[in-house]
Amino acid sequence: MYRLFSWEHSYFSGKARAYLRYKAYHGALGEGFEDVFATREILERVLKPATGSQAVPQLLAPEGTWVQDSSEIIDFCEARHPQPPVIPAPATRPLQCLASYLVELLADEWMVVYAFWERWHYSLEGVEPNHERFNAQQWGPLLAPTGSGSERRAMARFLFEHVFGIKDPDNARIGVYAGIRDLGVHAGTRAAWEASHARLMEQLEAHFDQHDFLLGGRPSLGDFGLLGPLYAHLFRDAVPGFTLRTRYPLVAEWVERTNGTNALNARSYNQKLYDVDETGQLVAKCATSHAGEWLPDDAIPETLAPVLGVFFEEMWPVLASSMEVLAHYMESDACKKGAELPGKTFAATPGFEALQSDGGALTHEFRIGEVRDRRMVLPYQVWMLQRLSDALQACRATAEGEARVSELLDRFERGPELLELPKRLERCRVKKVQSRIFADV
Ligand SMILES: N[C@@H](CCC(=O)N[C@@H](CS)C(=O)NCC(=O)O)C(=O)O
Repeated sequence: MYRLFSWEHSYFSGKARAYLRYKAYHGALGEGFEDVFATREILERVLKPATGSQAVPQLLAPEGTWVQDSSEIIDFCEARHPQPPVIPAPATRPLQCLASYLVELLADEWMVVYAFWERWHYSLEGVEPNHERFNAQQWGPLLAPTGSGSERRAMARFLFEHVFGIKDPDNARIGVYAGIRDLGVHAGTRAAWEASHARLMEQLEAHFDQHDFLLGGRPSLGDFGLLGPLYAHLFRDAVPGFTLRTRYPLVAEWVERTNGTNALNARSYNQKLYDVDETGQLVAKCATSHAGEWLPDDAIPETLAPVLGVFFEEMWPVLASSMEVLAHYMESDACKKGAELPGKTFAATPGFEALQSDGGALTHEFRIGEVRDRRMVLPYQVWMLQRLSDALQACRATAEGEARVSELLDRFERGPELLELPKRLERCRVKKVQSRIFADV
């Protein structure tokens, strides 16, 4: 059986777990999968020796292959267990395929700012409302899985103070508060990020009013991607969880639906709804909208277009600049062919702080709302773009696909620039080996 090493409170674990649960429900994974809570002992004595990394999620396949990063876990399982697919076929559904990858990228690498900031800001002493007690409780089992409740919380607080920098967030050099700054969030940019977050939530609320999932009546890659920010952080964490449930109840319901557990009222892919016929017998029908299918004829729901608009308006300029800055760095004497590059999403990679912080060579100017600031460049995002570029080429392989993709991209001011991805990536190609990223030019 597959084994997923994960935490309930981890962003990318939520994405991989919901995906595996969906495939297992359809009997696609053979014996299924076991969700293993990755304690510190497992991180140090199993994951680290096997793959060199303690990040979660990591998947161990039945024959012993290790896979990590949630996107690779999905690609790996889709290649081995294609039915039912979560990625619409590029040859017949190019628009839905492309939209799935775009939403996944937005969710993994842009919404991470909202989710990460909310968790740690509302854990700071003196901030109200405050969920530090909850946050310590959810981190504790990682360090003290068999401890009492208060022992678990105490262990988490030790981590928060000595590794994450919670006592002096403004001056933390490493840990989550340094990461938040390196991602471009501080007092001067906070309001702009919050406005971006609220706008996207309103768009999603409008979308889920009409559709149970992003593309209709069953989940796709984009749904599992969105569950990254929306489950462990924005749904489970107490302060953003309250906002989500009270302001965006349809998004909260979609979280339960896509997660596939305890979702009876939310209706999901793993349940039936019943009518009662004239003789009083229960008659089963599909519970989800659109008869449990993606929209026909490769249609993109009108309500999804604004979400793609956020990708092109906010995130694409940052990605385009990241490719330029990384290419410039890779062409400099500071970087040799094959050299290791920073790999992490949440914070500067240990050992690369000088490059990714304080105006280093792998930082750049970015805009959020009307504010300009600096943030770190993340080579992992360039790997995600390479993967997107391959998918995009497949979507454009036929004349019809090419025409349809161009028509979709023309709807967004900077949309057509996506077609230049192969060219833009030429000077900054990277290679990913487990969790590590290396220069490939
Ligand atoms: N891009 C990766 C991210 C994995 C990741 O950053 N995981 C976080 C938790 S959500 C983690 O393990 N952080 C602790 C560490 O890196 O040691 C993915 O898609 O899986």
